[in-house]
Parts: sequence; structure tokens; C-alpha cells
Amino acid sequence: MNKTLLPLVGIAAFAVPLALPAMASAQDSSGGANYQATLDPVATNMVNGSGTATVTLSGNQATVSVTANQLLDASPHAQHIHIKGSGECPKADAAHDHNGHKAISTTDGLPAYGKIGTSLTTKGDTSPNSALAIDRFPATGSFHYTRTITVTPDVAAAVRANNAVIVVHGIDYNHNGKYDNVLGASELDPKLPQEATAPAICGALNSMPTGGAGTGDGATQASAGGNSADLIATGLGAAAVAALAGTLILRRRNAAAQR
Ligand SMILES: [Cu+2]
Repeated sequence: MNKTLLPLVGIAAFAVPLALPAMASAQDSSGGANYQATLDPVATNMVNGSGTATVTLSGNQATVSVTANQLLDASPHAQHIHIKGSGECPKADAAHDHNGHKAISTTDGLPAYGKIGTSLTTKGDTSPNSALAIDRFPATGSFHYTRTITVTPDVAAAVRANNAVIVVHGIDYNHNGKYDNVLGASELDPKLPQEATAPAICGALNSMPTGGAGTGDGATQASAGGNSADLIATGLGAAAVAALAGTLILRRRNAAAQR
């Protein structure tokens, strides 16, 4: 076990007996709700990458984590929470001709994932105004991003309705190691190549499956000696867990949910 978790386990184990009577309903007031997405390559865009994302939402406060792998290295990857589309990623039939190549541009994907609700920048503004703030997005091919931000009420509502989509942009369609004009200019900003703004990996956010740490039966698991990840999650709140423990706990919770 990661050493930084040890104090948490102690605190959680101590706190659980006190928390038991309220535990069934505690998740609404203090725990936050968890949403997750598997980020798959966008059809037709010649992407080999993959990723995962989680959002822990408490009121309008969201702790967002995005892990991305095998995208174009040394290049900025704009990433957003998209809302008010059909809550899904674009399929191959959304592709259009771009400079003689079939590909899905950011605009082509709009009916599926909707407009930008939140810009997942590394610092500063997170509004749609920062959609292409390329100096404030991850800029490596593989990265792990975590930030706690305040989202707008419409973004929070979309996440709760399982109608929000995480999109990481920036593709290397012709695999030449850089953004170039193979697909022409971006329709978002003609100074940028289409490759720099086209969607790379995408996933719909959905509430984590019931039966895991976020459900009322956590109390039963706790009194029966459930594992420490469940105790921490129910005792301290998922936001704290996500911030302090990151993917270690999430991985374990997923494993627990699948039992
Ligand atoms: Cu986007």
C-alpha cells in the first residue's frame, strides 16, 4: 500500500462506527457522486491512443481526472467537458471530407458530444473562452491530469444526467509526428491545423455502477469488514479520496464493484 494512504486508513476505520447510522444517506450531502468515462479513439481519425476520466461532483464543484496515453507527443491537447449533445462520441458516419481525407473534425462531432461546457485547462479560466488556450493544456502524448474546479450549473446538470462527454483533442492523422495541414485548417481557428483541434479520444461520462463504494450498501460492507478502499470512500468522501489517492483507489474501487 502507498505510504500516504496509511493515515487515511486509520482515520477511516476509526470514523466508521460513528458514521454508520447516517451512512445510507451521507453520499448526497457530503460524499459527492462519481462519474467515469473510458476514452476511446475517435473513429476515422487515425488515433491509437486511449484513456480514462473520472469526475467527482459535489454541488458545482468537480474534481476531474483525465489519463491519456499514446497521443501525439510534444503537442498541446485541448480537453473539454462537452454538453448538450446526445451524450455520446461521434461514430464513423459523422466523418466528412477534410482536404481529401475522411475525418471527424470538432464541428463534425458536435451533434454527438455537444458544445464545450468546461475547458479542462491546467490553470486559470475553465470556461468555453479557454477552449483553445493551447498553452494551458497538457502537451505530452501521455499524461495524467487532475484539477478541482467549479463548473457551471448546466455542466453539473449534464454530468448528473449522464449527458456529458469528455473529449481530448489533437491528432496525428498522417503519423508524421506533428500537427500539420494534411486535413486543412481548423474550422475553429484557421491559424491552427485541423489536426490540432480534431477530437482524438472521447468517452461519455456515466455514474459509476451501483454496488460499488458510492451506494448505500457500503454500510453493510463496512460492518462486515469490507476492504479499506470502501471504508475510505464512504467515511471520508469520494472527493478527498480522488484528490489524495488518485488512480490507486479508483482502480481498487472498480475491482470491488465488479465482484
Ligand atoms: Cu472539446
